[in-house]
Amino acid sequence: VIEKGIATNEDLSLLEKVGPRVTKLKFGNVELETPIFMPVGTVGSVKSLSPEDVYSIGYKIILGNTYHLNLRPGMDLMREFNGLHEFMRWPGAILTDSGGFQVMSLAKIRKLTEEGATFANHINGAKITLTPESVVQIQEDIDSDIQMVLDECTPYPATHAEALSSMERSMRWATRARSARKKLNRAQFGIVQGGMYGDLRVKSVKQLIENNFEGYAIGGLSVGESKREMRRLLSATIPWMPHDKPRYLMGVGAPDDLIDAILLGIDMFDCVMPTRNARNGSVFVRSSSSANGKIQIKNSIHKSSKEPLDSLCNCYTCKNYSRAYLRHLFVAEELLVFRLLSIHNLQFLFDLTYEMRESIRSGNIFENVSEIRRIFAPGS
Ligand code: PRF
Ligand code: ZN
Repeated sequence: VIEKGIATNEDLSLLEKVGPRVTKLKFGNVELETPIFMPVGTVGSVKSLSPEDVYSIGYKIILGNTYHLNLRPGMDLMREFNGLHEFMRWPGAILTDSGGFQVMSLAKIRKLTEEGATFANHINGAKITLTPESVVQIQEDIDSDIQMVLDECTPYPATHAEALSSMERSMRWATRARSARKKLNRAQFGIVQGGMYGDLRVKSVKQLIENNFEGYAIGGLSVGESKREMRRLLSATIPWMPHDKPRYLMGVGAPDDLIDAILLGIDMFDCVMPTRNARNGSVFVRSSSSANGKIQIKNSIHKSSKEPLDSLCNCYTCKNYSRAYLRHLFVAEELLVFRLLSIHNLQFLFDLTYEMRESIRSGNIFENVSEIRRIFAPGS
């Protein structure tokens, strides 16, 4: 349901409407409002947090990973529990990434062929092949609400010819994945590839659309290119994506990137950044708490600070704990600090997307965005 879309391309009859929008997505009895950020729960937990922690922040969808869950705990157990929702006791929706990206980033020995991706897994080295079909089967066993097709995240940098052949194989895989479904009551998203080449991105979207997916993701970005380059490719791609289907930018979660991509019409995001940063003691804060939008909790300037991480944040951590206490926990390597900082970083991105949604809904996004950027992404 598109509640409010701001079209800036009315005249270009070839192009669908672009620009920021608020939409509602429904999965069973879970209702989501986009633009939305999705916390990453790779192995069946958002690291250091209980499902209740994640849900109380306001999140109703998390990510799981086909690659990891298939290796451990494996699909026999997953089927015994009727899927990941019941296994991990998560009341919200689940999106599963397909594993192609993780093969490339985690498996040392690997080979991509037309059939799929073969690799020595990172846990015990045993050889595994993921095919577009097996990845659909695994995601049906996990029973995720949104499945992603197997794709290749084109390495960066790549020549036009390399990006073309990689993209075309991903598109053949996408068609195979579309035909492999047995459970037709779950959403399946296609993934746009094409490297850093706008013409390939447009070709990729057009080929994916033939399969009439329930949503479309943009993959292969945030892989080492500049922010300017990423924005150029988003602008080249999004206008060709269906207006009436969710658009998901994979692996992006830096505050300034979220803001810019939402302005261009992206609805969904995921990234390990908030939880990974938390484990490294790196905390997002509004500009009123730090000029560059970040603090390092281990820094000695916080040693006796009675201030919360972010005085404008209403998260559990900021309502209860001082920087001095959090710094102490971090320095003492107390496990609690990972939970407390993860709660805060996830709340921060939740609040950022909330502000964006409210401004889009009220029609004031273009008036408000520089202030939102100043508060949530200073120094960008
Ligand atoms: N493909 C898949 N997952 C991903 C990516 C991709 O290209 C990226 C790229 N930023 C993150 N996660 N399947
Ligand atoms: Zn907080």
